[in-house]
Amino acid sequence: MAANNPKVVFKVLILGDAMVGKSCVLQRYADDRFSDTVAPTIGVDYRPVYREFRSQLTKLMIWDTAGQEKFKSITKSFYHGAHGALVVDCWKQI
Ligand SMILES: Nc1nc2c(ncn2[C@@H]2O[C@H](COP(=O)(O)OP(=O)(O)OP(=O)(O)O)[C@@H](O)[C@H]2O)c(=O)[nH]1
Ligand SMILES: [Mg+2]
Repeated sequence: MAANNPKVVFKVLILGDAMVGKSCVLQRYADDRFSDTVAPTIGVDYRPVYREFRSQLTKLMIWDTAGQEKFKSITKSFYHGAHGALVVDCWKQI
């Protein structure tokens, strides 16, 4: 797919606590791949993903944020201008 002329561009955030699987969700969506050796995200990772929606080439600018508390001020600075966010949580036995 030609990645150089998207008709629509969206900024999307992936948010959630540390270790809930945010980076793995992105890896699965972008590459259809799973790895159990993903390192914790430091600050934010950026990944452009191209998809066709309703016959229009669309660029998703996906920002995968770190869940660790110490990166909160960095990750919050990336919220501005976002069109959407995916909040990831995982089931934990209590
Ligand atoms: N078994 C299993 N392990 C998973 C799944 N998703 C993520 N993991 C594991 O959970 C751990 C954390 O996954 P990450 O995707 O790095 O979590 P994260 O939310 O991005 O973590 P931070 O970047 O630190 O905020 C890794 O060891 C993954 O391999 C899943 O669906 N099944
Ligand atoms: Mg991560």
